[in-house]
Amino acid sequence: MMDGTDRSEIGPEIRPEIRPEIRTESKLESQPEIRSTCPYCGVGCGVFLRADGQGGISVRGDPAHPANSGRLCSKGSALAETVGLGDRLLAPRVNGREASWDDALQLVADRFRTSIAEHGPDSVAIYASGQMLTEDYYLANKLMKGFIGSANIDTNSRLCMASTVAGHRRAFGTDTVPGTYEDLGAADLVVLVGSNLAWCHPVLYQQVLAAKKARGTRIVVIDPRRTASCDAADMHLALAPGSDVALFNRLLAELSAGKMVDQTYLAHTKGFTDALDAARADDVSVTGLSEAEIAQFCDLWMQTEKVVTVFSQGVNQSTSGSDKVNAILNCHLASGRIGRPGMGPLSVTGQPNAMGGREVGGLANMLACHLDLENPDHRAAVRECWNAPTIAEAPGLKAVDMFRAAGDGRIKALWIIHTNPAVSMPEADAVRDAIAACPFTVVSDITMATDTARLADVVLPATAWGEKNGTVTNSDRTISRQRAVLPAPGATRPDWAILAEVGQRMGWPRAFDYQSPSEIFREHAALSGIAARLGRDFDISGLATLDDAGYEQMAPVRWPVNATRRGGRFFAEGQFFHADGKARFVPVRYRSPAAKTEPRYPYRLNTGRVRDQWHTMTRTGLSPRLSAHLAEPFLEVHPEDARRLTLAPSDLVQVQSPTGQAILRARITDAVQPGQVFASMHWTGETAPSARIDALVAAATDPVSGQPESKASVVSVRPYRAAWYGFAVSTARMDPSCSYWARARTGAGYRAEMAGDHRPDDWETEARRLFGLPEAAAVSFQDAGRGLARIALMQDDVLAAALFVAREPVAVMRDYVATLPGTSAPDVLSGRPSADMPDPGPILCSCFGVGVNTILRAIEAQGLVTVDAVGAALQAGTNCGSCQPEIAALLSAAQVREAAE
Ligand SMILES: Nc1nc2c(c(=O)[nH]1)N[C@H]1C(S)=C(S)[C@@H](COP(=O)(O)OP(=O)(O)OC[C@H]3O[C@@H](n4cnc5c(=O)[nH]c(N)nc54)[C@H](O)[C@@H]3O)O[C@H]1N2
Ligand SMILES: Nc1nc2c(c(=O)[nH]1)N[C@H]1C(S)=C(S)[C@@H](COP(=O)(O)OP(=O)(O)OC[C@H]3O[C@@H](n4cnc5c(=O)[nH]c(N)nc54)[C@H](O)[C@@H]3O)O[C@H]1N2
Ligand code: SF4
Ligand SMILES: [Mo]
Repeated sequence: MMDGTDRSEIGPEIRPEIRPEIRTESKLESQPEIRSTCPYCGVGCGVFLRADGQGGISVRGDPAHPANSGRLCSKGSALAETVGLGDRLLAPRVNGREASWDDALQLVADRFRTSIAEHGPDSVAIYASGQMLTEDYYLANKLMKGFIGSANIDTNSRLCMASTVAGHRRAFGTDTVPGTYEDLGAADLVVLVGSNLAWCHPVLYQQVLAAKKARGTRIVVIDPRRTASCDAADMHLALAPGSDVALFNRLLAELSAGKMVDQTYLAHTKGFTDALDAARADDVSVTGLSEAEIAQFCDLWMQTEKVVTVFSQGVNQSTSGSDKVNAILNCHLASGRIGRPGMGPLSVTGQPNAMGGREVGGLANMLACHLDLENPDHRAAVRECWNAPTIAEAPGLKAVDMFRAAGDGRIKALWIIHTNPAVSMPEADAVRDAIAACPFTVVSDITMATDTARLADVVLPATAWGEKNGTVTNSDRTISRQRAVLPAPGATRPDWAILAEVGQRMGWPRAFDYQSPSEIFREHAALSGIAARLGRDFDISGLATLDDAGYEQMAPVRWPVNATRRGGRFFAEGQFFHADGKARFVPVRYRSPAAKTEPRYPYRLNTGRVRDQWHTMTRTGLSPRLSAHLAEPFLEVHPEDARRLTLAPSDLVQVQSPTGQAILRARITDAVQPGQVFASMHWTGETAPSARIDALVAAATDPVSGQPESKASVVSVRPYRAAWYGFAVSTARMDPSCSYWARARTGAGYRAEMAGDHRPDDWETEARRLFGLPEAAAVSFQDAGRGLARIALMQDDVLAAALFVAREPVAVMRDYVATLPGTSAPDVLSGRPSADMPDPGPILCSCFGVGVNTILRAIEAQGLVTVDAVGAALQAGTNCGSCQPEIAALLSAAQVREAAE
């Protein structure tokens, strides 16, 4: 196992007789291959998993899965590197000590019951996650809304999909994605709005690229930032942050002016005139785009019937997120381009079961199966189906308000499941304080090594992906099974089983008496049939009679699934879910982001994701190859701003907002516009404590959806000049304690960037302390005058750890040095390979470990001009393809250089 621990440590029955690296093929072949689904993004790729019999697995794409046809991105391909038990939580913990399940569960049930008895049902809350399986999610919702009798259950989908949910419901009368993934392949124009599809939904991006190749599909990216998704784009509209409504309002006005409004389709809708009036009254100049760009975009959209508008967090995570969604939907409704092959709005979901969570009604303002919390008939139907003592009647607290209530004493018992809000919520420092202040906090997680779990009174060890069973629904309504391929380690239990136990112990033994996820799934499917009879669209009643064997074998299926219908698209012929069956145009007007730049905070902070990390890194951070792509938190700064700030490449910057501060590595790039900076959301107290970017993000929310504006805070930026800078590598985990550090996994152990304000007297002593190696033999070089130190600590003639220190950011070949721990490393202090060994540079292709320098050298030496040619020469980009946009960028940079020479 990559983390040095394997499942053999948890039970003698699977103790390996041979080490993993010398396992034989026949051993591999003897285990059955099991179909499952990737646990990361909402594409929902099918995988084949095979246990290696020693605690590890192998992973490949499932060629028969409709979402990916066998493809996987870098994250899916590296799943085998993330199932180790090194960081796993294997037993319940109460007040920092290991406890029995009996004690832990009884405590949770008692504290929740007491709080409800003394302060009412609204004094407790659950904060759940779009990564829970449908069965887990269903039970959490049932427990809270039907039995506790409060709607205080909200989820990280509030940070993610809430604006889309609100926009869909306003327009369609239901939260439904009209189209399917096939539309991407059938479209002639794909517009990516606030979506970095190349990095965040890489397998869908590959489908768009394939369409481009096959039929010349045009791609437009609408994003203030130039992203990897712009690489193949025919047009990139770098609009001003938050100005999407104005742009799509202009498009609506142009559709009308150009007589492109589908009058027949308008019969299925209401409110067009008002929406058009609002659109015409808006001022497109707020986008900062030129009239020529805008006209070109509108012409292209109008002239291309088969247009799919893909949208994601650049749309949702905004104080006008719901309006942005409706501005887009208005254009598709007006042109009748919806629900037909190759056309329609396509909201891509982030998490693997964001969609399933919406189906079970996991948000504080929803009921199960697309039923409405506000509707008494709907409430009665759900209550009856659940045979519940009560049913929540009013919406509960949405995420931001929920943590405020936890902080100010209104919430007295809080259960956080499968999410890490101390990192991922806006105003994260306040959220951290609120979790700490809440009288009783329970966290269900797979590891203790999270900022949130460390704050909890009770931590419950959940069974992880690869060890558990259930279903997830992806962005195009396809329900797929996740299946266990590994045994549940230690005392871990699946999330559904933990919820069911607590429900039983709280006093509802019958209602929460489940033996398996299939039982829960059947109940959910049956409830959807009731919802369908009440006129709702989410209907999987056709699956309500699946027996256990049928559930076990269930193939991916797109809903609806009932007696008369299976899958397909919605709304080609109208048939919306408002009472009159008509869609609604929503009149929307541009509103600027809530936070305004001002002299103290002159920069706009945009945040998002990187290619190879998943959120707070508790799983992808375990993979050396995923950690090689970007090993450190960074701030993208435009060169003009860098000049003004006197920033040099690889300087550190201090970023400050009204709510928090961070230290990050500057990446000077014209991918961002002047006055705007971009940071990723991934680093945490565990990996880089000074880089918790959500500490800086204001908790301003969309008035309709309650979704926070994660992409438009205001900050100041200044150079952070440390007294010393360090780079460290080691076989074992090190825990630095300086003002800036960032730690990442490597194949050989760990690497860390460091910087500090105080120079220790002796670096060798400091290195021994840092690495916990008081006895190791040291080879060192120190020059106090120049502030230089290089120390190698050897054990049994191999390098255990090395530290490089300088007054400036350390210049060593990091990707090379990171490979040295565990080897004899004779020339480690030089920090570079001997002359006959070329430096591969930072890893770009994580599947085959191909570095930037290797690619650049091959481009130059072999005159390569295409991504395919680079693949043929080096394999780079030929497995998952996630790095192809970056290879293309290297190729075009090389061509520009050549042209200039
Ligand atoms: N590698 C990786 N993939 C992931 C995830 C991950 O953690 N890592 N997480 C998954 C999850 S949960 C989600 S929700 C998705 C998110 O997927 P995306 O939404 O594609 O990802 P983000 O990087 O959050 O943001 C997308 C883009 O929005 C842009 N943006 C910012 N402000 C605006 C604006 O005002 N208008 C417009 N038009 N664009 C703007 C940003 O510059 C950014 O490039 O990714 C999923 N996939
Ligand atoms: N600044 C900024 N902030 C953002 C965003 C942004 O773009 N910018 N994006 C937002 C979005 S879209 C999202 S979706 C959120 C994501 O943010 P989070 O949901 O907080 O991030 P994750 O790291 O996915 O957290 C999942 C947690 O579940 C644990 N876990 C893993 N498997 C299991 C399991 O099987 N059972 C249980 N019980 N636990 C498990 C993991 O160890 C981890 O602690 O972040 C939001 N925050
Ligand atoms: S695109 Fe990548 S992360 Fe998303 S489901 Fe597929 S393999 Fe997993
Ligand atoms: Mo998300």
